[in-house]
Amino acid sequence: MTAFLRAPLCPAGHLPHEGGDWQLRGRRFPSNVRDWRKWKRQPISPRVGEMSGRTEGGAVERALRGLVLIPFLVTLVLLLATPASAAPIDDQFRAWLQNDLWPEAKAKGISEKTFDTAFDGVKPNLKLPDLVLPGKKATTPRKQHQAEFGSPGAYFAEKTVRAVTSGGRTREAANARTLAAIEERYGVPGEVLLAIWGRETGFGAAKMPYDAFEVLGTKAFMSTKKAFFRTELLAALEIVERGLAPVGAMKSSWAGALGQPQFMPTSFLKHAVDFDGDGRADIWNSVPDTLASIANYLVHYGWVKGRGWGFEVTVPESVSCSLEGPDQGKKISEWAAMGIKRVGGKAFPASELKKEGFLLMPAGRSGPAFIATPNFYVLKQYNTSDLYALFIGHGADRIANGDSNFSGSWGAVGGLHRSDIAALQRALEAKGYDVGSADGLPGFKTRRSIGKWQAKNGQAATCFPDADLVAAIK
Ligand SMILES: [Ca+2]
Repeated sequence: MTAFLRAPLCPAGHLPHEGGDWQLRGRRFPSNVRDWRKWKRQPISPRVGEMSGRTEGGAVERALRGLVLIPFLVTLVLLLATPASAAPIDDQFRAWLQNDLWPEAKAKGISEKTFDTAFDGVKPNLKLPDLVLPGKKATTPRKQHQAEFGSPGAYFAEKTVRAVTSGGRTREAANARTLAAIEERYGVPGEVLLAIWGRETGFGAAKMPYDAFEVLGTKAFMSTKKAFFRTELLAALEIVERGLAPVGAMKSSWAGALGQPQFMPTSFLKHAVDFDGDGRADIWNSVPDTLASIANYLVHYGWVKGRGWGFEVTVPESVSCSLEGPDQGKKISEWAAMGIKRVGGKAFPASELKKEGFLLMPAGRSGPAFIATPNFYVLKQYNTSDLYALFIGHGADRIANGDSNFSGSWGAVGGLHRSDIAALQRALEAKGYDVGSADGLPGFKTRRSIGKWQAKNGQAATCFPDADLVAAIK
């Protein structure tokens, strides 16, 4: 559990990821070697950078070994960023606050007192990822280009899952009445809420090291997603202005996500609820408010009461892995008629047979397969990753039913560089296949397009990238 508590925070689902349903590994690593070493020690670094699902440290170590240029690059970055140019950046930031942000904030009803208090002593934090120095163009960081995407199986490292499931069961017992009341009102099972809470912040134990105004201010001033963070920054000011939280409580993750459920400020304004009845939605200190806010978020995105997230299945060779995806749903009875069976000899519940399900194969033929319900895609609204949503669903099942792993095993796939995957994606696009976007992350559109290409070219469809495919599809 100690290991888990040291896990970096996961910006909750509301942050758009370029990666579609994959998390970008390597994209959010701290920008200097000292922090990288610290990062390497993080035992749960499931996916991409800061997101849930960062895979275990091994890949990071490999990346470090591979990047012999790093000390040089870091020196270069430091020369560029400090201290000679730091003062001008601080000045530019102050000028931007005053001349650019303040007029908009004022127009939105933010008082001068709130504005000044929020930014008192705040300077841009040049160590945050994805920054673009004023006057410079955004470039793909070298480390991102070289980053490996990990084996999907590494996302489900047993100690990571168990930290959530054992902690979840403990808290399920301790909060039984609260969870029952939340389920009664919102229709979301308590185990799902517990899995998210555990995954996001180790049940609230993870430290929130940043000042939200520093993070959001820096990113709204100088990052690759300025417009997105400007909206979030204005929402953070609104939280303070409306007295929903004092400035001093606005601690966040490196991405600006707040509190135990890791809500971005706009999500807080839309979805946070007061469930313990003290008149205030307190996602920092109140467990009932935290859990109910997560439930409210999921309901907003369409959680279907009475359905689970999905079922692990076996998929016969006669069913193509290219049938995967949320836009290729069929009645579960139809999937069953095609030969898809639940693992462990269980039948699909009768109540599910007439309802829609979706084939999900996160590692193509090289891993477990699932029939997902629409609720799986609601979980992806919390964090845009198939692996994240699967982690939550699987974790919830294990909190409810005991720790047993997937029946299918994850193959030793992965290990390509993102630049290789992106090249593969561009080549598929040039041949008319839909890969979502050529971002170097094999989401479901990429996976099934690979399967279609393989079938068309007389190969067995694996629906997952490998080195041979990268060489073959050019
Ligand atoms: Ca409350």
